[in-house]
Amino acid sequence: RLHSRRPSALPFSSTNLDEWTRLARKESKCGDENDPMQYLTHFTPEDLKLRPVYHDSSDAPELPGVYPYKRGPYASMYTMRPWTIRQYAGFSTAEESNKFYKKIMAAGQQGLSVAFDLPTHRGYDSDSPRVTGDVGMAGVPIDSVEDMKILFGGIDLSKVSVSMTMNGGVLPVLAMFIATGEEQGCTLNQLAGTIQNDILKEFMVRNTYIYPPKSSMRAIADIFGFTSTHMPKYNSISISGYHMQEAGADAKLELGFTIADGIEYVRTAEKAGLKVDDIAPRLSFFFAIGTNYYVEIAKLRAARKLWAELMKKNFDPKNPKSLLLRTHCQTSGYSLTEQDPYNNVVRTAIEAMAAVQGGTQSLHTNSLDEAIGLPTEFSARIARNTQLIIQEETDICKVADPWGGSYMMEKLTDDLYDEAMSVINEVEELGGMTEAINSGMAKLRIEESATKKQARIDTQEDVVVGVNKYRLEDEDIVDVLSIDNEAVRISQVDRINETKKNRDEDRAQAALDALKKAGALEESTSDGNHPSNLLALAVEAAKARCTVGEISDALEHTWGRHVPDTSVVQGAYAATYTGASSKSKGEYEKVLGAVSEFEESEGRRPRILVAKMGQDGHDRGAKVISSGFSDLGYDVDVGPLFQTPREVAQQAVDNDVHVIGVSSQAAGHKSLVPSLVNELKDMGAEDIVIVCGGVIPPQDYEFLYEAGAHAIFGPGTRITDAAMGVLEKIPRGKV
Ligand code: 3CP
Repeated sequence: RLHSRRPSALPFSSTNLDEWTRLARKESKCGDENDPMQYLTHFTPEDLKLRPVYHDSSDAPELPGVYPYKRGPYASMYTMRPWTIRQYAGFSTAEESNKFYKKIMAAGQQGLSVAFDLPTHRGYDSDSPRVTGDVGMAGVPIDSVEDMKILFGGIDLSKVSVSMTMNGGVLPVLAMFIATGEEQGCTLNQLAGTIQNDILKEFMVRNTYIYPPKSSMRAIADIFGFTSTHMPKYNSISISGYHMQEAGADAKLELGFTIADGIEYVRTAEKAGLKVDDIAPRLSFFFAIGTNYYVEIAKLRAARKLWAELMKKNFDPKNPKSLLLRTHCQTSGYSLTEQDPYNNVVRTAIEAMAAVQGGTQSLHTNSLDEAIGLPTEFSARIARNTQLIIQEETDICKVADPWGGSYMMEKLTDDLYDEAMSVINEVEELGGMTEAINSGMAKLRIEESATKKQARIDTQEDVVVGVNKYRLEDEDIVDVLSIDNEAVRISQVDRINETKKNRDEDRAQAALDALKKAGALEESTSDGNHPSNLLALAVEAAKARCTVGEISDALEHTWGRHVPDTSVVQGAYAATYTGASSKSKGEYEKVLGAVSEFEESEGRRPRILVAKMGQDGHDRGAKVISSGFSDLGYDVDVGPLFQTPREVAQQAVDNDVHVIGVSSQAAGHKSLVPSLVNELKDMGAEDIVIVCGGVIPPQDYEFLYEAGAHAIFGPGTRITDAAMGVLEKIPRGKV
């Protein structure tokens, strides 16, 4: 019979297949008498069989759950347990976010993922004057354990796994989560979830660090030590390529740098006296999935193989779990468009399919309105349902690694593996990832890649439907969530005051002193039972009702705050125009001409300060604008991150710029832009033109124009158009 010639019906004696059978039996609990290949087979309505995995007839077929895990970390993959639907959410207040979490869990979400606001990320309390525009905007503010207890009120932390995206402020925030769990009555070994805790990529791209690299790495080793000793179900890190892709990295850079980061963390743990098998099984990963469909699937397959092989070769672990790359994925925020935003539902669904066919363990699907503002309940529902439909309506979960054995996919996986390996080798030659970051190499390579990508879009080499092709004449306004940030701030400040008033002040001060002393120690305290382990001390401080700001300050006392370099990539934008169509070239040259005409008439080139205000560290847009404008002949000053409006105004006046370009990605523009206008007025510099760009809902345009903005460039604006638009706004005759 024809079907008897199918591969799975052939008599295998391979060790790989035996290993797969053993594991799949264990995972499916089907019993020794059953063959899991049969047991896990699904029958379609046509009575066709879908087997849990297909493989070739060689002696050692590649299989999921079997080294080097290219085809998946678990043998039975989604046939036994689909990936976790884990939507990243948090906004306004702990009360509002808690209500939202309960609602989404009831509607099918399977694990929680907390988004914190930027002040919490950067270790500031909501009453700090540096954060007025940011409280509660891009996530939930947590000032003390009292907020954390409200956030998880009525949610049993011994049952629900919780992921927290926290890096700079990781010690106080993780400590508050642990204290909340314990005050709810959970034991530490019941707490399940993941802390992002990946500081290396913060220095490279995401920018929510607090301390300099060396001290930050020490905190990570202490967290590894504490969680591996006391919290066996807790993933101590989420090694993230996601933000690299968001910042412009292509797949080979994202993959290479992420794996190299992972290696660096294992080395850090070993140097701090921890054993590879104690920590490696709880390392986890996080990748972005864009619209580059085949490449994204290949990336996850190559990632697992690279990790398993490099771990084995470099650290020789004995526990096979130390070799497994388990990953969360998020669909690409960068691929979302402000224009014709319902197209984003389709983009996200395609990206979700790539994540799933690549074998992700957990997934966030973006909401359609995220290029415009914060997601509404409606858009969050569609995003979640995208995953529910894939899991429950289709038979996609019935077969592991369906692309395995495809000529194209296997070749692409091998090619990407090789490309990423050469990035890793380059990093190794520099002395590892910390050195690659210190040298500026990693950041620069990503910025170069981002600028090239923008130029490919501007020249239509890459198509974005509804943006650089098929653009609508009229766009409908889409609803976005609006947050009354001032009200949130006031209520947070009240709660901080209340918490401080009610606490045992001596206990709080003693806990902070102990942290200060431990921070100043030279020797390692990574042992989970060491009395100076930083996380253990932070938990005590959290229980004593110390705030995020106080705990961060106790460490900042000896560690200081990290100040980043600013630099502009030169020539990458211009280079893409060499081979562009004559139309694109013509537009490029027109801007160059207009800029030199400006220079002739005004005696100097147009000068722009690209500014980032508040605690928003997303700087892809600012960097790409800076490089592009610089190639187009502007004098570009790149302001430091995290400035107050006053600091930006001062720099603009000192540098005598014509224009300030405000780049806003984190919803703080409605308070920050009016403050900037006032500061400029105070300094007698109201002639400086203000233009805005980034994630700004069209609903806010009128408000910003009335406040004093001269132009707003939304996502999808070509750099040549922005450069021309800005030039037209500069009044002539300024000396
Ligand atoms: C899984 N299990 C199985 C099977 N599959 N058992 C039997 N058969 C199977 N086929 C078991 C596992 O062994 C595990 O148990 C349990 O089921 C859960 O599986 P998991 O794979 O560990 O899945 P999960 O708990 O969801 O954890 C997924 C990872 C975790 C490992 C990726 O780190 C995670 O959830 N990460 C999420 C990170 C996140 O949400 N980040 C948000 C970033 P045991 O545990 O007992 O082994 S948002 C950033 C947004 C941008 C920004 O930063 O601004």
